[in-house]
Amino acid sequence: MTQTPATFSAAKDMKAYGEKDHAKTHKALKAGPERDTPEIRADFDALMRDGYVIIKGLLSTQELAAIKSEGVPLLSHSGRNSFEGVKTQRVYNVLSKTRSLDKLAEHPRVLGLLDRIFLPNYLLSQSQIINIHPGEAAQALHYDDGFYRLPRPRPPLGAATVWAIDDFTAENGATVIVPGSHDWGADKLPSRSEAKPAIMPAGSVVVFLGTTWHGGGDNRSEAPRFAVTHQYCEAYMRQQENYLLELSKSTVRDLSPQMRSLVGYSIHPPFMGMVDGRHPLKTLDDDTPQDLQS
Ligand SMILES: O=C(O)CCC(=O)C(=O)O
Repeated sequence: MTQTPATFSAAKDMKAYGEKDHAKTHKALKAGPERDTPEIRADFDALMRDGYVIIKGLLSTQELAAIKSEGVPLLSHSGRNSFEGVKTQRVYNVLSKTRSLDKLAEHPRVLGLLDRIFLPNYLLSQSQIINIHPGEAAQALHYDDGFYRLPRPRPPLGAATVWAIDDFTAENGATVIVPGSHDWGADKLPSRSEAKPAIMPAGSVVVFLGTTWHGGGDNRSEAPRFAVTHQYCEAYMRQQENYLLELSKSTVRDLSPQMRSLVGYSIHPPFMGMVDGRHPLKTLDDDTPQDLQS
């Protein structure tokens, strides 16, 4: 279609409207300088080149101990199939069970990377504790945003973190990653021999793109491997976990502003995420009888 001055100006108006933050009371959060450092820029270059990056030394011994002491009592049954892992314990809906994993989800070294990958107001997509026991087989290789059924190669619509709460070794089930596979088309599938273990000390995180082939490793050691994963997605994609049903309003009131935004109390301009035509954060001020019960 030929662009007349009128259609050109309508398209410009629509773009300006669509990108504007229309919220008055609850504007989108702005990232601070801790999310734009030389280290983050170097991590981002590695992430875009290899499809993953390992960042070491982000959690202290005390923080690791606190995560274990809150997380271990939440572990119960093993997985229901080989993908979940028949010798693997997974804790779902962790955000309604402990606050000890929030600092991982909103860690500035991770958010600084996501700020560069996604549009503002990106979301958490799912959070889990994954405890792989001795004798567990390797998980099938997969890429995490494959359920967004758009053809590859394409930009990632999601990204994942796996935090080593125990040391990750070649023997104990460290996540395995296929370097460079984020750029592959649908015609190329990985072989096991291409998958490299993300060996890293406790307190480190491996961050990888939603298009990067990876999987949980087999545990040939004598001890379980305890990890925490938080996955993220573009603000306009559906989250895997339905946080808005899982988290009571009283839990959401306890979250930091950043965590509230990540779970979905945020707007993707101009109005994705609205509640009754209003910003979702306004529902936290509502004092209906249902809120008082939660
Ligand atoms: O536990 C891991 O190392 C990765 C697990 C994983 O990729 C998954 O469950 O989708």
